[in-house]
Amino acid sequence: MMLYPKNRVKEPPASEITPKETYQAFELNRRQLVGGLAATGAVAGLAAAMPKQARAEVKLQNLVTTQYTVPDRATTPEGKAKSYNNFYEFGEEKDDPARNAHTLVTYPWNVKVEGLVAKPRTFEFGELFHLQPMQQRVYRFRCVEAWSMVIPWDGFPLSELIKVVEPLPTAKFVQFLSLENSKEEILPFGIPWPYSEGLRMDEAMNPLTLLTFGSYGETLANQQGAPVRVIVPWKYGFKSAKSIVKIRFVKHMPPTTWNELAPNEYGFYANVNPYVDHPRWSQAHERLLNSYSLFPQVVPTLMYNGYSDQVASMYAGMDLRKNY
Ligand SMILES: Nc1nc2c(c(=O)[nH]1)N[C@H]1C(S)=C(S)[C@@H](COP(=O)(O)O)O[C@H]1N2
Ligand SMILES: [Mo]
Repeated sequence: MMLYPKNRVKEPPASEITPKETYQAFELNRRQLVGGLAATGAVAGLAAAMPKQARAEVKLQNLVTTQYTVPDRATTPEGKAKSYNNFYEFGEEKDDPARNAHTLVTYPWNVKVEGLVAKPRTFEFGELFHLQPMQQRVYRFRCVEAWSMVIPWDGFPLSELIKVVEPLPTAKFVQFLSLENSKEEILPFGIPWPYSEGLRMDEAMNPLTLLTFGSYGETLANQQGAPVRVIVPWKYGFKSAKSIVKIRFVKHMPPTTWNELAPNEYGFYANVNPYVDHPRWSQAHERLLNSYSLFPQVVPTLMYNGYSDQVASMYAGMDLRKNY
């Protein structure tokens, strides 16, 4: 994201990144991790003490392949997708998250689902993970900074979780809150913790909206927003909140990080739209980060990032210049 740096700080030191939420690991690793921790009693020093294997990505079992593919574009190399990231909690440069996010502790991890639902519930990560079979979907992913990737994401539709908690008729929007910091620290560009994003209820229920646990057949790398994030492929990347700890059902459009920081630059809807420029740059084209090339191919950006058939009807009659 490109904003004028204000209250700029360097990436938070490891000790500032909440140690109370710790790494997720699957059955085998979990036992090793918990056993290891109990033995040392080292909860405060968790990130440092964590056995290496507990941080490693784990292969996803019984992954269901789907018809969601991007036949006209090459898939971004896995190494590129996991080393060129936006995750301001871990620094402001593209290579900072891959370098720094090892301090993110993702087990145990809980996701609290609250607000206007009949069945509010805190999901222990494993419960959420096993709610539905994991699907693999290859999606275009377009950042507002005019680069894009093609990534196989692994997860299941967010709608499956929403059905379980039974939203009340008064619930009109869904807010996602990312991991929190224990201290009042400001992130690069003056971003406050926690990162907040939101969707309208119909957008959250759209079959394309993926509750995402992995990519390339493995659990998410920390820098990708482990252990769970959303992917909303027809919107600019900043809508896809990472490392989610809270999902809140609300009546009114919730405050969202970038919209609060610069409302004239980052709208709530943030639908990919080549006809509505960012105030400081064009959105008509994008750089395809689907190789390690220093000179990526530039191609025209597609309306709704190529997902018009599945999403355009949700915005029928809306002025997309106003609701950018
Ligand atoms: N919590 C959190 N979520 C976030 C961000 C962030 O800084 N913090 N950056 C957003 C932006 S701007 C983009 S482009 C995508 C990047 O996802 P990726 O690094 O997995 O490609 O994550 C989005 N989700
Ligand atoms: Mo982004």
